[in-house]
Amino acid sequence: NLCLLMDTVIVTGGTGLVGSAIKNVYQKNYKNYKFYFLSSKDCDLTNFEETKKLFQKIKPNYVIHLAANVGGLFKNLQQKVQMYEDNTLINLNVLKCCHILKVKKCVSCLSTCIFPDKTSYPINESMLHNGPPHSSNDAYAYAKRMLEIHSKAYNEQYNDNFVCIIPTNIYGPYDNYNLQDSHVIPGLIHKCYLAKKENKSFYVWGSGKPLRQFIFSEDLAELILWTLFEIDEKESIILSVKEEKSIKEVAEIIAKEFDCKIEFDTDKSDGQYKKTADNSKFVDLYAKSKGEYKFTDINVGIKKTIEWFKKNYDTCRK
Ligand code: NAP
Ligand code: GFB
Repeated sequence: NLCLLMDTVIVTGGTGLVGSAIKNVYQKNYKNYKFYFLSSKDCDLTNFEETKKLFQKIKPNYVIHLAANVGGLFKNLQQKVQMYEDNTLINLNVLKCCHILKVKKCVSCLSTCIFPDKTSYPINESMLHNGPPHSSNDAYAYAKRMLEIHSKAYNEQYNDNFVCIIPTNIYGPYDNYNLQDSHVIPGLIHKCYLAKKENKSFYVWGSGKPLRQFIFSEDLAELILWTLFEIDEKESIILSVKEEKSIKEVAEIIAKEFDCKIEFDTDKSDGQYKKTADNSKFVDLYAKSKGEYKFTDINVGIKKTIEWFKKNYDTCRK
């Protein structure tokens, strides 16, 4: 039947922040593909035999590789061994199976936090290996950098079609809101929600001075699908908004939504001061392909995320 004729797409990490966003947007333009959104319950991707069995069962034509052991600054500081081992195993097994199944294309995910710490700004794709990453997440960063090296090795030696995208800090519904392990925006939303409920101060960790570029998960989802299906670029592409916000500015947007007072806990680490990424390669490629991409305004994105969090407080990851 028709199902047998449809191209299949495996989305590893399909139940996470980015995977869920892809699930919410893909039918707009790609409803005649059969998507499989995998979670660790479908298969533990750190296990090669399990991964190979699942790939041979689904026989994907395309793979969007998102699965990873992911966390914010504090999780990266505390769990370097797991961040290195889990991500190295997951990435190796997924790419190896993409090769064995000869998929038409695999798009894998790096991160702007894996760039060299001592660098000029803005950072572009060619600078990825020009020096060690920030010590706070060096284990995770090196595991991710090897994903690009590994992808290119398969392309050079076997003419595979494995490309990497480099997203900046992502936020949105279906994120991990755990107070210790989460990224900053979900962490601040959860903390502000509790502060409001318990009528306590809303503590932002660090000075609030560091700068970040934040991309709304559904925007990134659209750009990942565009990278997979609409362009033939072989080199890595940074997918990021242009403007930077300070942690303080973002905390103020959240505090305003909850009508909360902000305090700063300056004993906590600031992590990297900034990691300004240059998105001009993406802007140029997108202009040639579709025109100008309109990113979701951060005030709108945070409002949508807070509404989702409040509605799903009992069941979300926290
Ligand atoms: P996330 O919300 O933590 O989701 C992680 C996904 O990976 C989940 O679906 C999880 O499945 C799956 N996973 C984890 N370990 C697995 C294993 N051993 N076997 C199978 N599946 C496993 O992550 P995310 O924020 O969506 O991140 C997606 C990608 O974007 C990652 O590659 C990450 O490095 C990259 N990225 C994220 C950010 C950010 O700010 N979030 C920034 C830059 C890059 P379960 O739900 O079953 O655990
Ligand atoms: O998202 P985040 O944890 O990771 O942001 P990074 C950390 C920044 O937000 C630091 C401040 O300046 C923190 O001091 N911050 C303030 C908070 N309050 C909080 C809070 O409640 N929770 C958190 N988490 N931060 C990550 C990398 O760096 O970037 C990961 O470690 C990942 O590998 C991610 O790739 C994209 O942006 O500093």
